[in-house]
Amino acid sequence: MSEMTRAPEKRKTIFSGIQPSGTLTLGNYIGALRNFARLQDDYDCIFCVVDEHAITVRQNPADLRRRCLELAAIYIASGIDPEKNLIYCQSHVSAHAELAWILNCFTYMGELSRMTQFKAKSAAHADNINAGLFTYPVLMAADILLYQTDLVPVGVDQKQHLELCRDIAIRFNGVYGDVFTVPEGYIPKVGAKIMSLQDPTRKMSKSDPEETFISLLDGPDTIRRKLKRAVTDSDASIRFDPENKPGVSNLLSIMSALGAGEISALETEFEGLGYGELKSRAADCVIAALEPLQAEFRRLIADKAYLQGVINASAEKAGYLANKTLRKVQKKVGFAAR
Ligand code: AQP
Repeated sequence: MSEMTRAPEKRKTIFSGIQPSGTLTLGNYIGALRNFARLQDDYDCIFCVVDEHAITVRQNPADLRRRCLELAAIYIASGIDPEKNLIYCQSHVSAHAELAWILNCFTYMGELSRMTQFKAKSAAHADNINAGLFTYPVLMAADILLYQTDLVPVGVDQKQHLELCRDIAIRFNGVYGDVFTVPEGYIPKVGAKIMSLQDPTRKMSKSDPEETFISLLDGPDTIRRKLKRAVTDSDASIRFDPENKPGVSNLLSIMSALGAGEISALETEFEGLGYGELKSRAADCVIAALEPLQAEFRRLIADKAYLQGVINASAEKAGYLANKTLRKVQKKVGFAAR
């Protein structure tokens, strides 16, 4: 076939979701969000506000509702073009929950019991170890598989869930033929796991106490204060050694991920300097990286009607795509024709 007659190659699909379970952190930004805008020219991208995942932990309804729209605004403020990509709420496309139910029947208790996030969240919310928390990875698998996703950009903390999603897809395909595309992960090389500022052996999380994370909406003074108080160590040398110097290494990772240079170059630059200088330079980097996003966020959040329009239109398109897969799955497992 000549170049002229060859059919245009179908673009690959990317799906990614973020929970509106708090204000997004620098970890969510570096590990996931900031990579999204770079991918939109080469892939068909679907960005979901995963509100159904968020209620696996108790949420205040008014806060959750507000955060859903805020997250849509943050997606757009980070450079995602809502004209070219889908930005919508998970609960607006019922196929997510419907496919999750079917996939629950193809997932084993043993597999779910091994999930690190389930263990961590059960320990953190011992008074509410609900079945949704347990089957969270199955809903995540449904999110991804509904759209025949090729690539899933996530931080390293979601790698285990993604592996399970692949196992479920392969298992289902093994029984019924090639129903699902088996997705690949897309994990950044630097900054795939940003750690808590107060306990740098744990990942930075938006539902942890305020001083442990930098929120994407924190102003310059707050960012400086939080970084100034970040836990380091008593040995004053600035070098990258996550095992023995997790706090200092975390600050170097943050700076490098935000474009301050390779980690080895930063180590040389900071030779002979103290932690005060490191923290102050880290704050400069974070403030500069977040300023444009924050300005755009403020502009967008003032126009609720626009944001509502974006999520409504996207949900309609997502629903169409998702239902195509869902109908196929329902037919394969033997549900009656309608
Ligand atoms: N600390 C992190 N470093 C790098 N990437 C991270 N991600 C989360 N924390 C870090 C990535 O952000 C995306 C969205 O995450 P999510 O909201 O769906 O769920 P999560 O991983 O459980 O994030 P949080 O902030 O820890 O939320 P809560 O506190 O509600 O559990 C994912 O791609 C994730 O890898």
